[in-house]
Amino acid sequence: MKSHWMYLSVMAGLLASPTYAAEQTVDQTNSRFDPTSVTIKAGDTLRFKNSDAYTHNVTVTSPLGEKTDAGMEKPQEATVAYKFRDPGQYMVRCTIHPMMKLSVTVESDSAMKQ
Ligand SMILES: [Cu+2]
Repeated sequence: MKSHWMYLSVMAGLLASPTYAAEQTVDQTNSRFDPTSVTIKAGDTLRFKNSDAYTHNVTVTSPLGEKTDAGMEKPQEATVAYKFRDPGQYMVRCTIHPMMKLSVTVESDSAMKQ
């Protein structure tokens, strides 16, 4: 019985301070990202959809310059999702259309944990 109450209080604590992880959607339309810049929190996910009639790509460049190919998006097919774990300034591009750029500012979520 004692351990049962301990479990409940732990659960109550978790509910009082939820881990904040959100998901935002970015469209790719007319060969541009819409919007062209977003600000999110570390741990948040961006989901990319393709409203054009041709294939786009999502390639993420980290603040350290590391490139990650998050995937191709054929028209009307599944979206691509990418989780931004670390704070910093990221650049997202479509490798098929080099003029397509999305600026992603990832803020630390430490303020929410305090
Ligand atoms: Cu493209």
